Amino acid sequence: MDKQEKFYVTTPIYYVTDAPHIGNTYPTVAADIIARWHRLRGEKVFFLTGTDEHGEKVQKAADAAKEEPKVFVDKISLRYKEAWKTLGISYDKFIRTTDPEHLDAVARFISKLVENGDVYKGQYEGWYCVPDESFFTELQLKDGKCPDCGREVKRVKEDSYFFKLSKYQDRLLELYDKNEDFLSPKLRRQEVINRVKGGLKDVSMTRTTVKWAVPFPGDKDHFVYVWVDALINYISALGWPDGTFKVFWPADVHIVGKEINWFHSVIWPAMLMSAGIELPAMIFAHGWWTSEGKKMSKSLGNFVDPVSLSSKYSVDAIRYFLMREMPFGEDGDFSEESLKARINGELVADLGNLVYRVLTLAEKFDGKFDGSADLEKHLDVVGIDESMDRLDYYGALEKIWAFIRSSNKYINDNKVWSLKGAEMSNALYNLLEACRICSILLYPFMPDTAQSIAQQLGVEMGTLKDCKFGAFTGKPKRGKMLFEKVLTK
Ligand code: ME8
Repeated sequence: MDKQEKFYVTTPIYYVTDAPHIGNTYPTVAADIIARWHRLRGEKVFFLTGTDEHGEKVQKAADAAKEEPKVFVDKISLRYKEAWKTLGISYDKFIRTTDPEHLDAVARFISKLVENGDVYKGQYEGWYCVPDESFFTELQLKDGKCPDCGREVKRVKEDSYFFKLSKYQDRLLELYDKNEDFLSPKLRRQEVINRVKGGLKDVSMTRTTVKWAVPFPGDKDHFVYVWVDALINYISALGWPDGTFKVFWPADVHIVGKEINWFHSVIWPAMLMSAGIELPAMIFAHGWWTSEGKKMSKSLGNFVDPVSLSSKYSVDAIRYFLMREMPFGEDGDFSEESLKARINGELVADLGNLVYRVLTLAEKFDGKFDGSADLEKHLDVVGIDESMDRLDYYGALEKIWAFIRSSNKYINDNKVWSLKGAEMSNALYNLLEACRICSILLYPFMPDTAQSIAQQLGVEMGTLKDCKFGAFTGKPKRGKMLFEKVLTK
């Protein structure tokens, strides 16, 4: 199959310490939207998400719950699946790192690194942050605490196998140089390049004290470091080296949070180079939802539960808000008041109002919807598609909204409600086509809303190639309002 026709997107796999929260909902919704967008383009899409189930942090959470780790991870992993169902996540595969196929792939992958002479035995001595499952040197610590999350670190001294990351410095720099998009978005590029230029240390890839892990092939005293295990999910999920791996690898984009960018932009490509496997095309590191300036997280207790949020607001409104409130890549503060403002302003007053007004007039009009495409000049499908190529959801929504607002303005400027005969036919033709095209463009962001628009217009849901003005062939029948106004403070 032509590489152009396939699209493979992944989310991070989430630690199963507790139920999902708005932080890990964010990359999952983003991946869902881009997967749906590529399906609209007519591409063959594989969208992978899942759970990261080994390591010290998960082991501790299971101990605290007084449960066997496997019983515990089965339960929490299920909560992720349930949450993603509620939020309309259309993944093709949900991988769990406790899946037997994954365990087998990890052992095979590591054996390749060993065969290629990139693994040696030594001793690790340094600091470890359990919540982040990350090693740090003395120099990296900030005031004696984890430089990423600010929490306590512990001293670790144990025998370990190391991966020769240092060997890949030049090849990594060459990769970044030749592939502009590999480190995305642009604002993240230089920080990675500078750090790699500053020199790479070999990384510890096994632990002897953490046994809730994949056994290290060839040495029964060692267990694979959870991050090495986790990264391999992106190929084990495809059945590497056979099966769907042959169709979908390399990944078109790994969506990750900025705090785990290093693992994906540096360690993962070096591991793949060592194993002789093609590299992903893009690592996109998004920003954080904060609350009063602090990263929202389970352990800080300032998170929002997406499932209970969806019992208060529609799933589509939440999905829209997550992508509209800040550009993907930057940080932003999460508040229910901002969510309400977006619902009342953009979803009710702009989109909902447009569809309602157009359908009301169209239902009453007795005649054909026919005319010239006056509104098409406000539609920039190519620009929207280009934004989506860069995972610029924010930019794409701005352009879609410019079109929605132009359509509402057209109603007001032309006093469409007072038109008759051919003038009314022309105006309604334009507005119905505008609504139809919006239903397609909005489908990846708000699937239920988009389907409701298409249904009210009496048309089939189209694909991206239908996003141009043509003949309107639907039979409009107004349905229920797309969004309800919500009370604000
Ligand atoms: O890191 N704002 O799992 P994890 C935005 N298992 N995104 C957030 C967020 C916030 N406040 N909090 C979390 C792991 N995220 C590893 C990944 S991948 C091979 C292994 C998102 O459960 C963000 O995308 O801690 C981050 O990368 C991910 O959740 C981390 O989830």
